[in-house]
Amino acid sequence: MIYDIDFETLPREALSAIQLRRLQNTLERVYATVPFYKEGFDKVGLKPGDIKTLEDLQRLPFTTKQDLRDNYPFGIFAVPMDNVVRIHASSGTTGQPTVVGYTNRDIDTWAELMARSLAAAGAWRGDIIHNAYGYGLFTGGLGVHYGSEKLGASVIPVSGGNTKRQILIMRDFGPTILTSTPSYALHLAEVAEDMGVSFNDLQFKAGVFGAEPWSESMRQELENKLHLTAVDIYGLSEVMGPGVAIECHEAKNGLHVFEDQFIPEVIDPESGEVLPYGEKGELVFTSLTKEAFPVIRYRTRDITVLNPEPCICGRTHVRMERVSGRTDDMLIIRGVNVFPSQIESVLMDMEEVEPHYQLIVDRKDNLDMMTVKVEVGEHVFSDEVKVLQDTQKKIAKNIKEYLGVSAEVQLVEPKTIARSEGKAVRVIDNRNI
Ligand code: DLL
Repeated sequence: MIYDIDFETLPREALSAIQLRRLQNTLERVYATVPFYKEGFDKVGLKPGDIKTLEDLQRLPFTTKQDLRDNYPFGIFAVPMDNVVRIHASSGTTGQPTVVGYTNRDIDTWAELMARSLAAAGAWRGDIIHNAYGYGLFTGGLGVHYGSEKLGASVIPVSGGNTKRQILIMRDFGPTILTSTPSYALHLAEVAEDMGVSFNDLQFKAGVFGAEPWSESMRQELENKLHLTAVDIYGLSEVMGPGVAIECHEAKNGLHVFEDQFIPEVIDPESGEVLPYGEKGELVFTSLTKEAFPVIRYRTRDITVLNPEPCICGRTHVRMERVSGRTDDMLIIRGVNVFPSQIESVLMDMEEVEPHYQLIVDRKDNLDMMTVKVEVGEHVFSDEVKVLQDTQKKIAKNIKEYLGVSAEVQLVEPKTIARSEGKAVRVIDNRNI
């Protein structure tokens, strides 16, 4: 079902008209209230009034994560603190967190977009949402929570952790929608199995998975193990939180970006040039109605492709392909660009291995060495040594073939790689470069 049929199915012309009006309002507002944006616009000699078409947006400077850090914590807020009712912070693993704020209206818009997202995944009033995204500074928990309530569904605010109790709740309360990171969903499946609870006997129909990259093969794995339809949800704190884009359960083929609220662009990360639809590059967002923390041309570092083709679900908003990596996640191993998601795809296509892995990169004698640590199924591990060696060789060969890099493959027993309750740690780079 489409939650907001008017806005989600707007014909392009009407959508563009709304975008332009909202963009112009946002630019006027940030120019008047945020010194960072005023200085940026002045530097390139532009006033908000010079932006007369949507294409003119390309003339404005980008905003980067560093800019947000330089203005830590509240320097880019566009309203007085009197009007800020909520603060979140990004879950960045390095450096200062980025801090974002919301007015009452921002919270309401976010809840609307999350309600749209949950509906796109197949949820509606009467559904019970088991929300295992973490509650706290991270936007996942509260984002889904407010969206569920706005939709009129029943939300279980279980958050991350205490996994055994989660399984009991799933068994007893009969939730129909699971929201969590894809890695935590796999962990839930594992623990359920240990406890003798089968997902087959649970009531789930859909899972809304995001906050970290995952692959098409991981979707298969999740759908098989959890007996549900797995839908990809995307978002980032700087732009709002979860609910910036979502796959519809009808097509499960790219995530609709809520274009009446955000303008997406894809740029060449080197030159900054805007790329046409269909070309892969870095995703950039401009918010159109946010009050406390508007963003103008914010560089996400996420890599994707925009697809304007009509969708079978009836939504007209452009789709972004699932994020294939981050510009800062890309590992350069002896000069070859490697994204963890590519390794994941190779691993997930092999039935011998489990969907738990880690990439460890070291530098020995000035040479990069990548070790792929991956769990294999119980059956493989209990087999003779030769089977293990063959599996190891096969993985190394497939990685070499698909990615062009050599990797040392280390097979480990099931359940030995640390499980995460939120975002999984996939890469350990020891190179200090
Ligand atoms: O992860 C918001 C979120 C919560 C999204 C729950 C979906 C579900 P941050 O902690 O600020 O916000 O991290 C944002 O996570 O720039 C991406 O690199 C990554 N990310 C988020 N969703 C996806 C996804 C939340 N579906 C950063 N696929 C983003 C791949 C994702 N990466």
